[in-house]
Amino acid sequence: MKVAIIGIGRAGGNVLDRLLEYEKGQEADFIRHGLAVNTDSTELRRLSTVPETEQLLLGESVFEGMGTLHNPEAGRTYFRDSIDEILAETDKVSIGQIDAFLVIAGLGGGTGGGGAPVVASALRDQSVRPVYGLGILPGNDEGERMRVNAGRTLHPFVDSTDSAFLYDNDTAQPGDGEDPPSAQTSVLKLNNEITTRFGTLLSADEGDVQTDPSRGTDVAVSDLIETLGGGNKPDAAKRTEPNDGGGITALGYAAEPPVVDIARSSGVLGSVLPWRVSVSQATDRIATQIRDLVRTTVREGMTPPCSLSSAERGLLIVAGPPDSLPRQGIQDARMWLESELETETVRVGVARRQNAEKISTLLVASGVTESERIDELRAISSDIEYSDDVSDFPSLKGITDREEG
Ligand SMILES: Nc1nc2c(ncn2[C@@H]2O[C@H](COP(=O)(O)OP(=O)(O)OP(=O)(O)O)[C@@H](O)[C@H]2O)c(=O)[nH]1
Ligand SMILES: [Mg+2]
Repeated sequence: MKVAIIGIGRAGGNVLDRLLEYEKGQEADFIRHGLAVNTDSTELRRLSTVPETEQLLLGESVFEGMGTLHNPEAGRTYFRDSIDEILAETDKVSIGQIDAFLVIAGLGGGTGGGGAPVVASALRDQSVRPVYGLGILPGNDEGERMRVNAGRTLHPFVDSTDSAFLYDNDTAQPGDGEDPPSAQTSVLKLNNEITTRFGTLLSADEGDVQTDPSRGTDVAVSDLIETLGGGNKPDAAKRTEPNDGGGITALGYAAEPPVVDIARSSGVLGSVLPWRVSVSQATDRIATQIRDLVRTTVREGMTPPCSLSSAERGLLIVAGPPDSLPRQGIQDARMWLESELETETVRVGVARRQNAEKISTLLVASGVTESERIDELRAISSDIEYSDDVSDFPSLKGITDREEG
């Protein structure tokens, strides 16, 4: 799926930065445009892959290049006032070249949480392409202010998109490394996890077996768009009704190296050597592995944690070395998923990747309505009041007064 990505605030810029790096490393091609927007000049300067020409620093006179200090109301007010400047950048994107927009932001931040809904909703109002969101939820070890912010900005964000992924920073994968990890390591690790998931997802439709047997797929862009929603939008100019909000999309992921090497089993000596298994035994073992991997994806890997039976539609993508993707395991996994999701709309696609060391399973569950994690964030934000005050930024007060007057 070809996307234009707008990364807002620190988290949004960092994730865009890493996705660009992933794209290069995997020789994939899914980011047609990448723009980092921020009110903090240091956060922009720290990006290593987003070129300077694709960095937009906003509101220097208001924020002095130091961000909103976690004040989403300040972010929202400023972004609304400067939306034309942002749209002037996104207007450079040639619509014919992309399938969708993706707006990425940390919802606990002032720039991201306040600004991302403004940008997504403006793009959605003026474009025929779907606008998807990736909102990052703060972990429980982060400050209370972050969680309150996220609880408040989550719904405006979801409603401003055709569908919003919510990546929970608390989706800790049991892993290796330092114990306990430093804050820096944690962010790197989180961003790796986010990048692997979204890189796999956004590049799933790439590869044509006819032209390159090592890289073929049967995932179509339409599978992604029909799962997420927002396709077939009427021309913005002809639209009579305002866009109604999309919904929450949960994402699950698990990956493992294949338990046996089917290619080696099929060699001349394959089943003759006593320690080798036959091709059909190897295929059975991999099929079982895929079934188990899909269960692991659902049981341990969904972000945000949610009740899958509340999802509307599902898409399972199984990616990996071409000879480790037996149909049998994938069809079984689909049937199992249909019962878990309590829906018959589960699409399945296979992406063959010769250079992959692992089999990975990615589950997209859209239209999720039940998530305790989201209820929890919403509850905190209604229990704890932070004033919607922009008085720390005197010049913003001017904008607010102007809007009210
Ligand atoms: N996964 C991940 N989360 C991040 C990253 N950077 C920040 N976050 C989280 O995103 C949330 C928002 O923080 P920032 O992105 O720093 O905020 P901002 O959008 O720059 O807004 P300001 O408050 O104006 O600085 C917090 O919950 C952070 O933990 C990142 O690189 N990766
Ligand atoms: Mg910031």
